[in-house]
Amino acid sequence: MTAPLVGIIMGSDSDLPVMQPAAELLKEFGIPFELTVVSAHRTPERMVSYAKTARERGLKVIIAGAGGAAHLPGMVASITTIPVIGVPVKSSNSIDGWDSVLSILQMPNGIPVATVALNAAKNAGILATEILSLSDESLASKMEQYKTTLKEDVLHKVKSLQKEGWNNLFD
Ligand code: RP5
Repeated sequence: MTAPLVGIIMGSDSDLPVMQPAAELLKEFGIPFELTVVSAHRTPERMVSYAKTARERGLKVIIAGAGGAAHLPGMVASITTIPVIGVPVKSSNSIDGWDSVLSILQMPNGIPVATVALNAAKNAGILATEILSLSDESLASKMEQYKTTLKEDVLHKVKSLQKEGWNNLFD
């Protein structure tokens, strides 16, 4: 089995539906990853040991998602020196999502967490892939192709809009 390059962790299994798109994106790009639950508040020792051993286990990036008082990404970033991408989750204990966003985003100088938008785990997967693509030409060209497809999708919609007119598009 190939050793994982990306670690996807989340504060609870209730975060999984939000975090799954990160895993799907990495799978699409053929990047080996691991996915597990690590709770900053309920399993603090597990969080410390996960973060402490991340680099020696070969992980290059950690994607960490949490909601509400979302301490997991920041605490993991405080322990490891590999990049941490934070996914704020709008969870059952989140007031409106802002608590999750700000808990992950507003890190002190020295301990950055690359924070994506609320529930934007797919973007976390893309960012992790881009980081890995810095030292992997084949990943870089796959990412180039991925972005070209995004562009072509929009241009296709532009053409449809021109052809069909705005009032016929949604019939
Ligand atoms: C956070 O609390 C987790 O990351 C999750 O978003 C939220 C709720 O967790 P559960 O009560 O559903 O386990 O720590």
